[in-house]
Amino acid sequence: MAKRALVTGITGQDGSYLAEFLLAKGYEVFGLVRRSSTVSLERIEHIEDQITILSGDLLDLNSLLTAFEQVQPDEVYNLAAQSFVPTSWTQPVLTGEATGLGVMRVLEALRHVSPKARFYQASSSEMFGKAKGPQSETTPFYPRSPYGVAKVYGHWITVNYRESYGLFAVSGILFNHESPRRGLEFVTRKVSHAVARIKLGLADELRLGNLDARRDWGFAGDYVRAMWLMLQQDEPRDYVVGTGVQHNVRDLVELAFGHVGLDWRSYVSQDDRLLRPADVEDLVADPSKARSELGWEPEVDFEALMRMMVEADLGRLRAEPEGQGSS
Ligand code: NDP
Ligand code: GDR
Repeated sequence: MAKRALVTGITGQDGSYLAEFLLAKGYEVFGLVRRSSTVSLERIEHIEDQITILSGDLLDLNSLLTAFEQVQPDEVYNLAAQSFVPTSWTQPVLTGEATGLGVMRVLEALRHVSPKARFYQASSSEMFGKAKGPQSETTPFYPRSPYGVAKVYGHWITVNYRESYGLFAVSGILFNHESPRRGLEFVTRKVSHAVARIKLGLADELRLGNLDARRDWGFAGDYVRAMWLMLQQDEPRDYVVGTGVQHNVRDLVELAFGHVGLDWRSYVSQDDRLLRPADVEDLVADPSKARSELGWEPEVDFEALMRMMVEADLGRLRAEPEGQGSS
């Protein structure tokens, strides 16, 4: 019998790659989608007929209980969240509800309906915030945004439910991962999209915030493999997942503009309005536990990732100059 996976956040970047990955492994895939007046299944359009969409929201426990009863999942991937860090200052309560308490609602549904199901929580390197890198599973958390604080709650409630109820529940602490399907507001995609527009004569400037922030950027397609590997282990354990290589925003911009033969200095300016009330300056993973226990290695490096994203945006814009699609 095919294994049954329930994925929250299936319409997001990671949800779309994970759904493809699980389908290729022969899973029956169920995706939770929240109700809206204009449902966008853009990122999963190409696999829509192979997955079952269920209506539900992390803010609503009843809808989660119903989804669990319907699916009777073997594995649950909780990817849904308010995931954009700046919005967590303008909508802090919503962020706490979805990104923090939402995790507990999913765990409550799992505990009551499918206590034998294996559970993956999408935790984040934002939880480390100000903690000195390289950050590993033993680095203490020091979050710097309402988003980061909510993720710390999601992490610890996952650990707590594992220890309280004996659930197979794991927290994957993933560093930034990107792709041509990344939302337009995140810095990598904002840059790749702007570079493509400038190259095609559709724009002539790019305003950014903190150019000095350093991150460990990888490819989302590699990271969903790590999520799945965590649920195939004998013991439920938490893992840090990242490349171990760090770049700053300036490097990213230089690389992306350089790829199309442009000098970034002619187009990029810093706009103080895009600075965050408190930023995370310095993240880089120590992924040695994931490497040794899961056998996980990233296959796409930073340079290949940014080239892939710029090329994808060029292709999309050449096909449809006003389009901004994420798929
Ligand atoms: P996206 O923002 O692309 O996707 C978020 C998903 O969550 C969307 O499907 C969205 O639905 C859904 N969602 C939001 N609120 C709710 C809600 N109340 N109820 C149900 N669904 C909801 O994020 P990513 O794919 O990039 O990230 C996946 C997860 O991993 C997130 O939890 C994120 O915080 C975390 N993470 C991401 C990292 C990264 O670098 N990408 C790194 C570390 C952690 P809709 O389409 O309706 O908006
Ligand atoms: P992050 O990603 O906050 O790390 O969260 P983002 O791409 O938004 O920012 C990365 C860094 O770039 C700096 N930056 C800018 N960021 C944006 N968005 N727009 C700009 O114009 C800009 N200029 C500079 C930021 O200040 C920041 O330091 C992502 C999300 O996917 C989270 O959900 C996830 O948990 C973490 O990665 C790991």
